[in-house]
Amino acid sequence: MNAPESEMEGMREVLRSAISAGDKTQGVELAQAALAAGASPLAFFQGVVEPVLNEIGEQFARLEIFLPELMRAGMVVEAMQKEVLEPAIVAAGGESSIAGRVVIGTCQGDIHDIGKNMVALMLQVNGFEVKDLGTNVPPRTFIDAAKQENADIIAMSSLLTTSMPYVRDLVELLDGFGLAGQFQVVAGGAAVTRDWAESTGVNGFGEDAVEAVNICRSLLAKQ
Ligand code: B12
Repeated sequence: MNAPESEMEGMREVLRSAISAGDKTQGVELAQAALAAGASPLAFFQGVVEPVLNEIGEQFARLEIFLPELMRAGMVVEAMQKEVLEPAIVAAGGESSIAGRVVIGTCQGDIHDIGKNMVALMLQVNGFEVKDLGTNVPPRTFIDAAKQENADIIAMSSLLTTSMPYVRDLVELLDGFGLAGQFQVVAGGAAVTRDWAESTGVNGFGEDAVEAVNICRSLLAKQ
């Protein structure tokens, strides 16, 4: 986002206060005002929303805040995504030709979906056909859906260390079913690091929604 750092910090402060009050309207109005002032929805998401969610995650880990605060953060940001950011990204349009087919979901045992939804939307506006399986998706369900949708890519999001092992399980299952190579597997989400992803045998990792699109594109270009 091109706005000066002081303005960005001002917006982050408004979002912190909206979250702390559980005020969805304040969050939605903040996003609307930022876009009206010329910010791109993705830049606003990356420059304002993600850093505040990361801060909240760190405070939660230090036991400075508790589950209700985490839930308010999820609720306020979901409203901003659904009511302002997602429609703005869709309205900005994108590719019309089909770049490839992706099935995406959050791993088993994990209900975090803010980042997964952003990745799904960015893939969609960049020409991918996306089947979103939602959250808490077992490896077998990813594979069945990928077969059914004739997908090129299986994209797995993991925010919890307890849901990460399902990425490895999926890679092993594909191998066991003789399907390795038929589907490219990409992983991401706050719990997943590049090194860990590589160690599982997945084909790609994405740090954020932009890298997710780039890795999916480059995997398909190699095919
Ligand atoms: C908001 C939040 C919640 C909300 C989620 C609401 C929702 N609709 O998603 C709620 C309240 C439900 C929640 C619940 C819990 N949470 Co929580 N939560 C968070 C928080 C603060 C933000 C998550 C978020 O949306 N981040 C912003 C998004 C944009 O980031 P992201 O998901 O990483 O996505 C980006 C990239 O990673 C990438 N990406 C994402 N997916 C994919 C997929 C692919 C294929 C690719 C390529 C890229 C990619 O692109 C995205 C966009 O840039 C995080 C802290 C954090 N740092 O993430 C904790 C955090 C994830 N939660 C945590 C915990 C512990 C929990 C609970 C267990 C708490 C509890 N005691 O009940 C429960 C778990 C419930 C469950 N079974 O899943 C821990 C996890 C610790 C761990 N290492 O396992 C964290 C890290 C907080 C912490 N520091 O302790 N949480």
